[in-house]
Amino acid sequence: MHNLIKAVVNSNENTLLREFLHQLRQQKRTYWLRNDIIVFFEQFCQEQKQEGKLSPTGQSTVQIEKILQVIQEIILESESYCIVIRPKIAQEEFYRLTNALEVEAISVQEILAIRDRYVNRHHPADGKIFEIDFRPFYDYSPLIRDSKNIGNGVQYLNRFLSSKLFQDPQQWLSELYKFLSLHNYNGTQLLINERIQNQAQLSNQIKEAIAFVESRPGTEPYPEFRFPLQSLGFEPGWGNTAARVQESLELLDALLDSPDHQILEALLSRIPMIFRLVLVSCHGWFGQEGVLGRPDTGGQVVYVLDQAKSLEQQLLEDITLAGLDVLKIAPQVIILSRLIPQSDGTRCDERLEKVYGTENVFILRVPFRSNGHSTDYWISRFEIWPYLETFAIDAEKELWSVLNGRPDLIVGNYTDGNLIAFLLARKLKVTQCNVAHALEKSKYLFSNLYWQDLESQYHFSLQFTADLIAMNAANFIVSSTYQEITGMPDSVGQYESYKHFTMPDLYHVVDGIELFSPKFNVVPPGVNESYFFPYSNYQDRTMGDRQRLEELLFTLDDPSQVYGRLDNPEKRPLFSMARLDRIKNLTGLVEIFAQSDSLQAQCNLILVAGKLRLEESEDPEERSEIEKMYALIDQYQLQGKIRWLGVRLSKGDTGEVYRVIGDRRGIFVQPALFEAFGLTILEAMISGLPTFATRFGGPLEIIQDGENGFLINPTQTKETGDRLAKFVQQCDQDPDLWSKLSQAAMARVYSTYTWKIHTTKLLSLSRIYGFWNFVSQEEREDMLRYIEALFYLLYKPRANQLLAAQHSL
Ligand code: UDP
Ligand code: LCN
Repeated sequence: MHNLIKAVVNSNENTLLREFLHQLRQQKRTYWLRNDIIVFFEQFCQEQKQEGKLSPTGQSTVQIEKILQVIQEIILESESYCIVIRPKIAQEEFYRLTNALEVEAISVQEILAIRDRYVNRHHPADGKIFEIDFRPFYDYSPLIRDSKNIGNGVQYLNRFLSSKLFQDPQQWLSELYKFLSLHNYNGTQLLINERIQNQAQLSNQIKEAIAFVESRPGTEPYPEFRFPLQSLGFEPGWGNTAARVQESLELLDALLDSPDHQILEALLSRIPMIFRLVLVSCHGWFGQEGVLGRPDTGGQVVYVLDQAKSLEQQLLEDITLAGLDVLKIAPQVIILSRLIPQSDGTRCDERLEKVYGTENVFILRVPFRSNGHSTDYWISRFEIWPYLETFAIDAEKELWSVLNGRPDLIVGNYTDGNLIAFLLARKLKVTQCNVAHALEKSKYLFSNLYWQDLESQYHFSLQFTADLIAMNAANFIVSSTYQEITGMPDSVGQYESYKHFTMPDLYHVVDGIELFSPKFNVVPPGVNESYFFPYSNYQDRTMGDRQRLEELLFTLDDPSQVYGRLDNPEKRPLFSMARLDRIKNLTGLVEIFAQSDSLQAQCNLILVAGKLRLEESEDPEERSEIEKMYALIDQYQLQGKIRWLGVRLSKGDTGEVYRVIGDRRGIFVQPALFEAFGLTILEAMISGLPTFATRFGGPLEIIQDGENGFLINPTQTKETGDRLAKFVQQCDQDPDLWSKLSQAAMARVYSTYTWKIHTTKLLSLSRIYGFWNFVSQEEREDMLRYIEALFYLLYKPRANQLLAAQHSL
């Protein structure tokens, strides 16, 4: 990359570069981000052309444009320019270019100091700032070489560690033997028993056992030959029929004789080692009814509930296949959340709530404690940091009592849940999995650089520290998309944004996360097919609901829950549904609609957005969005063309709402400024709605632009409005177009985004990482000790300070 800059400097483009840098300096702005640099360069070139300084063919900008393709930032210092380049996904480089066009590489430490200088927070005379560096601790595992394979960690890890382990057959056999002897359920031994005392006996006995099951009819149920197999040393867990037991034993036999990573993976995927699962989702209102659409409670609740149900189903299937139903094993899934005594009509004040339609899935709620007392009211996710450690302590006791044992896997959700998962997993010595949903750091521009200014509202110093702790401590991380980890060629990923950053006056992160670690796995969520299904499945729809919701959406005159009366309710609906967060940008969609006469002529805008009135909300962002929405409707005189539903729909109604929009050949628009994943997009697509979704974030991977939906840039109001209007026009002319998009959208979800695909993969990951956690536990101890130091010395004192501040209010 150095060479790329040198190439410009040494080419005949250097005069142009000098002029461009000079012009940048004239703008009285010192911090330039990628998009602004590109836009400014385009303007600059136009001006140069007009002045005849640039050849009209544009040939003379080729070298500079190569740099612009990979540029991230330019920071102007008095005599030089600091340039951040991202030549490849997950790789950043830093350079200083002087006014005289001399170029030199600079270190991470230097660029962080430069950023500090930019905000007047660089104090070298006071000594060096605390540096956080995780790089030395990642020597316990191999690293993926090609960034294309990031997110596919398990295969890589398995292949690498297997080959390492197989090099020492004695150690390999001994580890495998120890691992197999370990498994039991409530004291009942599984897999192998004390008749097999060592690996040598295992090798002998397995041949006999294979010969024995081979002699039985393949379909013979396991209970009929359980006892003879037991006398050979083999307990339940190998299969539910003679054929399946034989298959599993043969896998083990092959592993003992000539180990292979694929056979190891196949065997581990069958081994019954997960019976008790804990999913931590702590900050929001977590419930089955009447909670969605509240601040802090959105897709994560939907995700975790659906995941929990699907996990139970999958575990039940796996247990049956493993032949364990003889032991009457019932898998347990606990969703660990916060108990909120003042629960505002929800069931969030109940300690234990059974999840509908399951055997053994419960929401276990534990209150937040403060100075020994339970807290009463909902606390925003930005304020809960002081409560998490005591929550983890209390939750541990509760979990023991509900599960009657130790969990086999703990999955954290969001920063708070992941921190709790870390504390619990460390204490209980259990495998820890992280799910981010959304990492707040990349949602707010410069959230780290200006953390001190934002601290009183957002407390990012705690959140980002907690993120660093949890993501590094996790045995494995599940992300919904590839770009969540490491972005796209032109944009930084959410996890990648933790690689190096400054928290001025607090710390510098010189290496915050190893993106090439095999701990990362992309496992997208699914959509609940009982609630969300194609509008054309008329036999599964209830006529009464359909009529009721049609009325609510288009005609009901009830100001308590709907704002706006449509002049022409028959027009094609343009539909969106989201919480009224700034980032969800529903007000941006109103602007897109407002600025397109053609769109207004053809469509009505229908919004489902939780609330209508300022007095209903205490959330500052929500209140400001409500105000903005009314202002826009007035400013653009949208009365008669828009309906804004201030309702919180049940899940069943939500599903039917999408279908009612589908009946009218409507369109779904998701206009977020950034969307980590976007469950509403899956819901709309499976219902058969042609969907236009933001290109910023996860939707970029869900939608294949033009094939099964469309990607939009919601900040380009005019362009997006034109695109929507054009599509609607085309659909009017050719009704097959709508149906074609509708079919393609449904097919996309069914092929790629189901909970069955998700949970099968998640459980297989859990077993494989569980195995490697067992084999290589000690190798991570140094990292975990470092993490503990960060927790107790950095996080905890700050959390205590926050608590004191909260009490003094
Ligand atoms: N949702 C809902 N009622 C509302 C708003 C949202 O049921 O008033 C549901 C919606 O169907 C989806 C989830 O909340 O399942 C939102 O998830 P998404 O991933 O789109 O966004 P998040 O809110 O998590 O950022
Ligand atoms: C949080 C978000 O912001 C959404 O983009 C996701 O779809 C949701 O969580 C579920 O993961």
